[in-house]
Amino acid sequence: MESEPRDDLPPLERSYGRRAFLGTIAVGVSSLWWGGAAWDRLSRLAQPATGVVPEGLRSALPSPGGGWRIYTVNPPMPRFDARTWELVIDGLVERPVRLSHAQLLALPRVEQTSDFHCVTGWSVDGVRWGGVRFADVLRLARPTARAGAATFTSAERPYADSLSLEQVLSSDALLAYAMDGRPLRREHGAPVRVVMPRMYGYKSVKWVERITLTARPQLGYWEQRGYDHDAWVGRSNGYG
Ligand SMILES: Nc1nc2c(c(=O)[nH]1)N[C@H]1C(S)=C(S)[C@@H](COP(=O)(O)O)O[C@H]1N2
Ligand SMILES: [Mo]
Repeated sequence: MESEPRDDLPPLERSYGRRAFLGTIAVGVSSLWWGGAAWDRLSRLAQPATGVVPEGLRSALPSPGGGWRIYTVNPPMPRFDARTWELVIDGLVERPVRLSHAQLLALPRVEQTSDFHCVTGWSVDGVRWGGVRFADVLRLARPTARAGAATFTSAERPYADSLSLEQVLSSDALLAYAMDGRPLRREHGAPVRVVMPRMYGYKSVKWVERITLTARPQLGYWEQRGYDHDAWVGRSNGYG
């Protein structure tokens, strides 16, 4: 395997294979937006979209009344300044880039409505997100054929987490800068957070300031503390 650009996170210790891929969706496979073996592999494995959460599980989830609980691991929460903020995309890329806030907002905007589930049992149904697909962000840096995962580093150190490229390119994964029709609020991760609705909320890194392409996923903040790396709702150690 490649040497990793980050050494402050331990590599994922177990292999991620078929289980990681089940339930993921590659999107936009008809347009080859970057070359290389990794992309070819993703294209071949692409599967149709399925529901975000199985119905049986949905009814089993607690209904706490729909409120968000605001989480931080290292307060105070980062403060966002649009004049100085940058999103760095680096690692296994041909061209590391630094995106300004204006450049980020200029990328194609998508909207999606999805439910949000924290591993501790609360959920928020029907969140309206606005943001950009990772494909449109990552291709600016031209990931190399060796890139197999993306690590998201929060401005709130040491919070970080990572997703495989298969996961990050799925049709409902989003780099979100809007929530319910408004710019993402500070407590929800302004200006951008990860949204991966079929995984528990700890994958949804807030205050993202860096996306590092690596060969393999890195263990995230909560994964170093015992939670499953693949945080599929209903199929990881949150709900057995
Ligand atoms: N930087 C950062 N991102 C984070 C967290 C955090 O503590 N710090 N908590 C995670 C967890 S466990 C959940 S459930 C969601 C909660 O999102 P909210 O704070 O917007 O409600 O954020 C996730 N992203
Ligand atoms: Mo969570």
